[in-house]
Amino acid sequence: MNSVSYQAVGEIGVITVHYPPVNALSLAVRTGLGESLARANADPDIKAILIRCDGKTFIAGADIKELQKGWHLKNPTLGEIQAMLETGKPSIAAIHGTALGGGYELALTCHARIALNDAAIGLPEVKLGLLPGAGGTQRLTRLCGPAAALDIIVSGRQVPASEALQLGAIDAIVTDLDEAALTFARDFAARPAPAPVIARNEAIAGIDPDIFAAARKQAARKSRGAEAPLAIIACIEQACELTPAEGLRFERAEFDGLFGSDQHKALTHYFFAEREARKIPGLPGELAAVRIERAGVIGTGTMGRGIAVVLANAGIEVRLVDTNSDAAKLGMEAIKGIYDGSAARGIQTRDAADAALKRIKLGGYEDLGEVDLVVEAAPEIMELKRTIFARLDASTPPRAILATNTSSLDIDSIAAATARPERVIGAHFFSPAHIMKLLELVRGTTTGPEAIAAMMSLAARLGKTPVLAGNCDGFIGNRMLQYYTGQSEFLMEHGIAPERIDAVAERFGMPMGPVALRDLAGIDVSVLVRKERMKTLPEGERMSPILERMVEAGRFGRKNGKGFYRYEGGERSPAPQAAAIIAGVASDLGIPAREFSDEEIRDRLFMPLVNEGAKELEDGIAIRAGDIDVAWVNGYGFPRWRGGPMFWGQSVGFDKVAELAREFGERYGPRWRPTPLLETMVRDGVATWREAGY
Ligand code: T1G
Repeated sequence: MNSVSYQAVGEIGVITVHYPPVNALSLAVRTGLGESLARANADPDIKAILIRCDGKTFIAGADIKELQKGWHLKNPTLGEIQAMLETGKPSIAAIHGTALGGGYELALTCHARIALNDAAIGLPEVKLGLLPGAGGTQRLTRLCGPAAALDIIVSGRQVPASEALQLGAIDAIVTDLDEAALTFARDFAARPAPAPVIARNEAIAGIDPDIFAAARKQAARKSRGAEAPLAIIACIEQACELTPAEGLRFERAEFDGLFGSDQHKALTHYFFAEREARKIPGLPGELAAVRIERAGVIGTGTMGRGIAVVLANAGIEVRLVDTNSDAAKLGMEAIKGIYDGSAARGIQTRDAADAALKRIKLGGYEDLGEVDLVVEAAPEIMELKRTIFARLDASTPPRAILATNTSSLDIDSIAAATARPERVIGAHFFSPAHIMKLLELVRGTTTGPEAIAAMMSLAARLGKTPVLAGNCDGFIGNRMLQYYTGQSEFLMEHGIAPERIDAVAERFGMPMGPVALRDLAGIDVSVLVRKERMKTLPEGERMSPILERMVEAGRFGRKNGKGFYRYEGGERSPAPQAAAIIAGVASDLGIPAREFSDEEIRDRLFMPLVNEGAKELEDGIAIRAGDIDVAWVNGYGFPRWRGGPMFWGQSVGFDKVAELAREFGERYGPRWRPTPLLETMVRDGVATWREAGY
């Protein structure tokens, strides 16, 4: 079947795009569009043109795979198609699903845009490190004004049809798209076509220039280090100053400056990595995942509350269980507070918040007789979890999936407490569970395909980004985290101040440096986890005793106002007492102070992540390098525009990672040594993880 078909319906030329899965603007689609537009514009009986799509969505933008090959430059380009539309007969875009990127930019060169109520438009190029390169910054600004253009294009968000109509980004919302589109086109044919969007000026008159400064400030805060947001702001600002032709030229130059950049490459990698992470090799694709309608949550602490909210928001009936009735009541109060906050901030309507809250009820194990899933979120104590799972085994239907939210305990040991180990799986939510996107699913050696498929499918319903991990201490994310935070302690032993280390990490793009992160998580909590880990530390390896000294001095972190920093009124400031403790450790260990450049600090913090990630690939804990990137972007705030730690490691060079790992192996012990996979890749001159089979 052709990618584009053409049919004259009376005096309307109907052009239909059929290019699954998302009608991307591939060369084939552009060629078909060009041919169909030429036919419609040349036919004297055709008075108006309608562009529609088959399948699940309107055009979702340039074909990202073809973009990587530079095929957007092959004729006919999108610009040529747009010129045929803008100067041709009256044309209408009939939008269902999503009109995104080049798809919405094409719609902007039609004379009108109509959509179904559940459709959305958007210009998400910023998520690829790009900007709308086919007039989107110029036309949307001239259609809806710079404030709306800044909000939509800098965020890259999808705009639901109702809001798009309000903004003027579409002209009508209809129920029967094809019928309405034909009627609209016939009306159009009977009257003079409106001025092309690019020629409209009313929305760019009398602009307050401060909105651009404010946008720059927000971009610097929200996407520190990302290049595309600033280029987008410049294009929108120029759309209010320049003529249409000059504005389009300015935008093209800015687009060309971003295209092929490191950030564009990294974000394109991330786009596909996030989608690949949902595909589990060996999982029978046709496996109809168990549909989760009723769930139990065990534990009403911070994690249990967040998980209950996430499930209820997805329309799932939740039974919240805590054997401590006071804790249960507190938990329900806190959940109510979450919904009040969500409604107050407009994240949910009051009705939606109330409806979701109604789905969460307190109960006991006796109320779990009909559940499809239970998520256990009890304290991180193995014996307690095993007792709970044995009880769940007796209280829930045999088909129910039993998930544990543990952040590092052994899934197999928990599963062995039940008679259904094949239905036991790790479901590691990140705190706060109703906000953080990552859901780290952990399969034990006995976890079956049904449990994995059900939880992968549930993740999508919950709006989570799933990554499947194997069963080990710390799974994918936390197993690597200890090297990042561990290095920060070794740097402090050399006299590098906490605020310097954090500043380097934050300039690199992390939302918070490793030392401040320690304070946030609680130094005392880290000391507890390390106590377990120290039992299995290889011979000759050491961990810095700084954390233990801090806890001995009563410095637990943000929770008691003093850790590596002082915390007063929500502000953090350097703490001389912490500096004294660190100096004491260095002197006791006879570690000399030494200088490090920012680059050396950056490499010491982030290169060990790459080495440990390679070990996880070797051990089968992570399936692909991209999965590790997805975990770190969504669970730890690793800058998405660097692609993730593994993509970053690949871009700095595996030889450099291995060289530093050799030095660390000598200095800190065997766990820091370069893993055989990395050494082999360096020896064989392998340049990418994909070449290495990951
Ligand atoms: N090009 C190529 N493949 C794409 C694609 C695209 N634009 N969008 C999606 N896919 C693939 C995706 O990899 C997956 O493949 C399958 O389609 C289903 O995707 C000129 C330069 C449209 C909201 O950034 O946001 O236009 O894994 O799982 O959840 O200025 O896809 O099945 O093999 O995401 O229903 C701008 C990106 C491009 C839109 C659908 N457009 N896509 O979500 O399905 S740049 C975008 C999405 C551009 C112009 C510039 C979503 C979706 P596979 P999916 P979904």
